Amino acid sequence: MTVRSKMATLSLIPLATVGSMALTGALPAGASAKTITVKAIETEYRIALSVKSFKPGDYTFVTENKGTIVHALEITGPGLHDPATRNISPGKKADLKVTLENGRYDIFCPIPGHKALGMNVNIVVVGPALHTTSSKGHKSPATSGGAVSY
Ligand SMILES: [Cu+2]
Repeated sequence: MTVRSKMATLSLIPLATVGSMALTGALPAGASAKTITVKAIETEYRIALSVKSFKPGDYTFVTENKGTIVHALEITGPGLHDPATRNISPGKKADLKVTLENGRYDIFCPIPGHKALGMNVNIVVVGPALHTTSSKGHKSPATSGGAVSY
């Protein structure tokens, strides 16, 4: 869509409608949280992620063991306490839900020896948060036009 057509569309909407639309668009914190699914395919000795770039937000790593021996998935990095899946038998899957913040994360197989053999992926999470549920340290400024006072 071109800028011109967008503006033309907007000009047709009465001001009152625009106002109420703006209010509707301002969801309470957490209501708009959206979880992103990342496929993590494990083989000997490799982890392939379906997502290449990460922004702060909630993720589910759907881990599938396509190898021939037991694997698992663990993630370390900012805000995490080393969450890991259970051991995953060949042909099975397990989910790992995490909230990623800006920073470096290490995604690896915690089965002894596997990380060193290559089941290790480092990712960098960077960008504005995908949602506003986590308010560690810095809170985003109050939404414009809000009548809330503290
Ligand atoms: Cu492994």
